[in-house]
Amino acid sequence: MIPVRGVQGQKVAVLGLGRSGLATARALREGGAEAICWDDNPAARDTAEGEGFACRELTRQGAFDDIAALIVSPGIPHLYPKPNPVVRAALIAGVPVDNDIGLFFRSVASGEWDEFDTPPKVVAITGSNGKSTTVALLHHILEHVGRDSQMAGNIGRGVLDIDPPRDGGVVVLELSSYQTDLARALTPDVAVFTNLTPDHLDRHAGMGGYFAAKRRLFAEGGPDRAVIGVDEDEGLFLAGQLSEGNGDDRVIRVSSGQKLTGGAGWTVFARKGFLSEYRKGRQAGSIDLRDIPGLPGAHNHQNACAAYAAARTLGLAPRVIEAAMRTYPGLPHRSQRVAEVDGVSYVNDSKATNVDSAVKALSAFRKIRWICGGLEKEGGLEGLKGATGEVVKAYVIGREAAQFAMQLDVEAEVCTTMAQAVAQASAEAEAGETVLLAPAAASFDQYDSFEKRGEDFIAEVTARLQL
Ligand code: UMA
Ligand code: ADP
Repeated sequence: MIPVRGVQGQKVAVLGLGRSGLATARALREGGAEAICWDDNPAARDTAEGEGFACRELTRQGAFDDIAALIVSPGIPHLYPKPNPVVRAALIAGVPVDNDIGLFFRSVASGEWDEFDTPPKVVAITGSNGKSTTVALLHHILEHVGRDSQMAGNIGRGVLDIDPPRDGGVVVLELSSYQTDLARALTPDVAVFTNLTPDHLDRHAGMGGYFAAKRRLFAEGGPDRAVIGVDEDEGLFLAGQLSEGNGDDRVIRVSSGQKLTGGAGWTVFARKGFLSEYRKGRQAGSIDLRDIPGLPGAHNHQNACAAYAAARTLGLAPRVIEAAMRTYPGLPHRSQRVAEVDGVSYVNDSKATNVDSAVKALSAFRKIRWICGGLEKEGGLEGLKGATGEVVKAYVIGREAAQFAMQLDVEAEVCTTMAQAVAQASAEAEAGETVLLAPAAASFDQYDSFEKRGEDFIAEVTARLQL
């Protein structure tokens, strides 16, 4: 745990008692503060009270009179579509509103670091898609070379929950737009921007607000190095804004598809399955990514470029990074190969919760029996048009499966349940085909999370194929 600094003797309110909220309450206590907690769910309050934390209804008159700050969990809106009433009450009372990320950055460096040979580094990774893969891949590379690495943040572990980093240690953080939008301190050593496509637009009042939230990671603290995906206009703009000129190697430009060999700066790009690194006009490294099993498809090659670039900023050599990538096991629910039976592959990409990520998953495989559907995101399914060239047939799940199926430009069968979809797809699949779960939708109409949806897919495949 990272004890929160500068809060000794204070009362600090914590709103939301999930993974980030509980870790925050514990870290505040460790730092000498009293955490005053609230969660709208009574069961979550019971858990906190079970750990000895006081709970207080924070919307009642005077609730903030003795409170020094309010720490808000990322899933709770602080501004759009409208502020949670507790956040509004804190703002009216003039109480600073922050989150665990802000507390982390102001608390992580300790006096002990002066004694270290190599001060720890924090790498923070944001973007619309590929964050978790990039985080996990970088963490894997660091562990492979024997560096002390910990990963946390949006990948599933509250940032204050990690152990204080050791001499030479690296903390690899995945940060969502919810997190970067609110944090009052954002000072990573290395900041990474993977890409930008529409997501979470309701929480940011549109695309401009969404980009502005991500951009704070680069604008607030000024990282020593910035790794920026430049395949969208926003990334291109951000890279331009951060660098003094195209020879400025504080910014590493990354692309999946474009050959970035011009200029005197630092670039990493993947084309036709080959990763190349150029620095000061010279090629500095190359990797054949095509047969790396944990990283199939152009989208994973983009993630490989981002992780490679971040690893290079930490002083790792190209050959060492390549060797580590070859043993990257992949993350569950992202291009996860579940089984291969009678020449048919079964792939779980349940994390493809938006249109862009599903398009990328569809481009990574051939001859696809596509299981899709769920809770449609704002922006509709227009982006799927033209991306279904390799789809033999779609098998649509979700409460609104019929409505979803009608919008697809391929033959689609309304299956509604995962059991039905897996049964149909596996019965019809022929050798050489891939049964791919890539929903292009959130899971909440039928599941608690994308993880549960992916686990259901695996369970159905396992049962049907009697694995
Ligand atoms: N709650 C209220 N009132 C509300 C809404 C929620 O009291 O109006 C309470 C809930 O009852 C619950 C708690 O708040 O007890 C949940 O808080 P949370 O949704 O912020 O969840 P955490 O468990 O703290 O998880 C959060 C991130 N969740 C979200 O951003 C929604 C996790 O990212 C992250 O891994 C974790 O902190 C640790 O840092 C998940 C996520 O879905 C994976 N992220 C989104 C995404 O990737 O698309 C951004
Ligand atoms: P995030 O943490 O940003 O949601 P993940 O690495 O968990 O990203 O991948 C989520 C989904 O997005 C994957 O299941 C895959 O379909 C897709 N994906 C992964 N990397 C990329 C990328 N670089 N660009 C677009 N889509 C991607």
